[in-house]
Amino acid sequence: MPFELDAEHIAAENRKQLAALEDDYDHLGRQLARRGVDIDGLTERALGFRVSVPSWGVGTGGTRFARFPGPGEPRNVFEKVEDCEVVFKLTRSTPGISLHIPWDKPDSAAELRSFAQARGLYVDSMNSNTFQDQAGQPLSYKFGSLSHTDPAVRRQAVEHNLECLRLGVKLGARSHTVWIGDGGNFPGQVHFRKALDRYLESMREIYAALPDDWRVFMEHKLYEPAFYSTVINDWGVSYHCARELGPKAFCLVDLGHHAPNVNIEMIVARLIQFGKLAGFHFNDSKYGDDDLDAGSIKPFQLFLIFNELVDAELEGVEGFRPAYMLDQSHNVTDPAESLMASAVELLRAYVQAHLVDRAALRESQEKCDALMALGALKQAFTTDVAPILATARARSGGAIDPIGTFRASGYRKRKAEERPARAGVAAGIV
Ligand code: LRH
Ligand code: MN
Repeated sequence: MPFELDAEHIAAENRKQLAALEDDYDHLGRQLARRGVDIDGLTERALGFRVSVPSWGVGTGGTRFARFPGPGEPRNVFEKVEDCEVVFKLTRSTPGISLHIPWDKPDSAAELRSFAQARGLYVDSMNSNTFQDQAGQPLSYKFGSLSHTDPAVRRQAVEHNLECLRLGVKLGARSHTVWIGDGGNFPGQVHFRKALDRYLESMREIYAALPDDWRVFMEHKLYEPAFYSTVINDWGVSYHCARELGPKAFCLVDLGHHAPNVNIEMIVARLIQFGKLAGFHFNDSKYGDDDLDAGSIKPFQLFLIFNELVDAELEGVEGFRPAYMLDQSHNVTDPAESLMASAVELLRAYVQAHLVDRAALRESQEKCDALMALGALKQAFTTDVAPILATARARSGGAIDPIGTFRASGYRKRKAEERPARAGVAAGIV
């Protein structure tokens, strides 16, 4: 039987830390009470927070230069689900898995669905892949896919997306994410307007095939793999397409897909206001689409994004139903540990955003008191909510210290014994 990290191990590790946590929790509770905030109310909100993990995030990622696989890498979609289960067991906030096709294409959808369900997991969003050529694929995506000049290539790309929808229905998914790398490397290579028309023509076919209760998420990206022009390059063109396609089409914000210093929290506010926010691929970056751990480089930006999301949540904005997903590439860390750390950082930003004194903020905004408005945000961002996060995990059967408990379990070492590496099998983005 494959090694499993069991509840008894988590409980044993928690017992060592519970007294200190309760002391910290009570102290924070008194601090927040002085601010008129009920700590247990916040902990309840934390218990309800959910973010999905990417199947491609449990394997070691790489760059065009190299990939340095770690021990005990998952070698197929079932082993990826096993590792997603460990992340969920320890954080209790990640029951959903985003799948990527064909990387995760199962022989039996029913077998994969019940394997995940037996572990308390469900398939969140399906992701198509027309940015790589598969062995035996008749036509190449070298010069594009859904916007390719050749109708036969567009046909092939549309058919792949339709196959993802059919598989997703069998797996119980409710959304389909479309990111294409289509674009050009040189001026003149691509006709900007005609390429977009071709993309929309293809997307209309995919949209028409969407099951009634499904949504399609379009993911914009400034550049890479194309280095001069990208067909779906920013939120504006994505928003235009979502409007053109219809009420089931939305705009997905991958944090790494913007030029440096772009005000992403403002893009989020716009997409919320326009009723077209699909959700997120959370990660972090210093320069390009670095796919680093969420909150690891710009934690204040992550907080400001959740400040917009919580403001809309509390206001009850109509149709506000964002899908929270991680999309990262773990090149130098244990992938499971990075996913747990990132899930914790998202929950931290969410709980801190619920700590913002919105009445004081609104008053300062009305009075054009810039410093006090910033102060209201900074007070929340500088509040150490770690006791709330750990308490929420412990109360839902998770680990007070997910990474410490993971390391103490010897899970990775056991998986290295169970999963001898197979040449050419890579579970992460390369
Ligand atoms: C493109 C992207 C997209 C995925 C891929 C793995 O950069 O963010 O979401 O399909 O990474
Ligand atoms: Mn992404």
